[in-house]
Amino acid sequence: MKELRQTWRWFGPDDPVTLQDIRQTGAVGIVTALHQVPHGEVWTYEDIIQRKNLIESYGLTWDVVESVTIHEEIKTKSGDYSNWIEKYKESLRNLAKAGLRVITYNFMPVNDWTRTQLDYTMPDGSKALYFNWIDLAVFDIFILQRKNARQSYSNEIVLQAEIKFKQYTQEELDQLSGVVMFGIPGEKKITVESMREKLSRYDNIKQEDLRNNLVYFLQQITPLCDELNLDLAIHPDDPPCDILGLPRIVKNIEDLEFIVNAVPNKSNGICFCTGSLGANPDNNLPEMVKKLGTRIHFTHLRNVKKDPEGNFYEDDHLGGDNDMYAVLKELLIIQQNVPNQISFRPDHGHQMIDDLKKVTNPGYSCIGRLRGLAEIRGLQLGILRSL
Ligand code: DNO
Repeated sequence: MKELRQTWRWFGPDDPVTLQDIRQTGAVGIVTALHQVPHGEVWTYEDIIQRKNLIESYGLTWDVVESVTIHEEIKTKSGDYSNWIEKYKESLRNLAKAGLRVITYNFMPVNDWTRTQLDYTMPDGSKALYFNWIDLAVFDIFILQRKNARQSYSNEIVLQAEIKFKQYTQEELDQLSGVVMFGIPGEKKITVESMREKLSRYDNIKQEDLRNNLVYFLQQITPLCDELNLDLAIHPDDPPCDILGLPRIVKNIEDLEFIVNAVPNKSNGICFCTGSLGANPDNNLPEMVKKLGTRIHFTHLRNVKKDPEGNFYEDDHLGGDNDMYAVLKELLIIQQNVPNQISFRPDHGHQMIDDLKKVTNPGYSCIGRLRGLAEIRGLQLGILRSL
């Protein structure tokens, strides 16, 4: 039976959860990136090897790179995009030379994952990440003041957003902006003005165009990845739907099958994120895993609880709407049948117990994730025994 590899996302030396802490969680692999490198710039071999050595000095291994970010000009296929692709290839060569094998990225325009609240209180007092359409509309219509923003929402949501906007204090509105534009810890924060400017670059880019740009990008890099033995893993859109008037192209099985079929190279694969994909009620996760099979190169494991309006909070890893037993069973069947390891990364956790008294990266505090990791690991071991 193949060894189970639990991995842990670490944001680098400034992460309040240290490598020494991670050793005690049961995780054996690290998922990280050189977050200090500006988006699009080359990751040098020296920087990569230095980070790798640091991780290994704690008895851990750097299993997955998450993420080598795609420059916006590649996504929009404009400006200096050819040069950014060359730089991307250079980073891939350096990563392969240093012995890295799995590379995660996403093709979400402008923003990475988007939430409207980072401290939604659960009945047990722990805090969860939350996405609410009315709050997104408050941000979009009244703070960002995006042209035609109202057309992106139902009349009911617009009405509710108007009411909520009047009730919010300036401080609450600032907080909402900060949350929507939160981004990745350790990376440059953006302002409302720069977001407006970045969004405007997508004015004439429809879903079809964005898809074509992704396919073009993959055609440029996958032959190199095949040769270097790198596995690419595209992360789904989070949430898996169009937001802020932006097209999104990694939301469901049709999108994922399109991506793997359009570029059949073996390196072209998926990061199966149960939390992102699980926020779309039409996504049947175990069925999706069966269909994607060995194109799954990496997994993020977490759960969500949705309401009928499409809002959702991140639930306990084994709570919520996703049938984690059924998804994990399908994933473990694949994992037993592929030559390479598939890393499992218990994703986001609640802020709980001592986490609540510390400054932590929302979703990435230690104890909440430790609970998730322990529960998932136990469930996986049980499934493996019964396979
Ligand atoms: C959120 C994460 C994402 C993910 C990137 C991958 O917590 O899952 O930020 O790392 O989208 O490129």
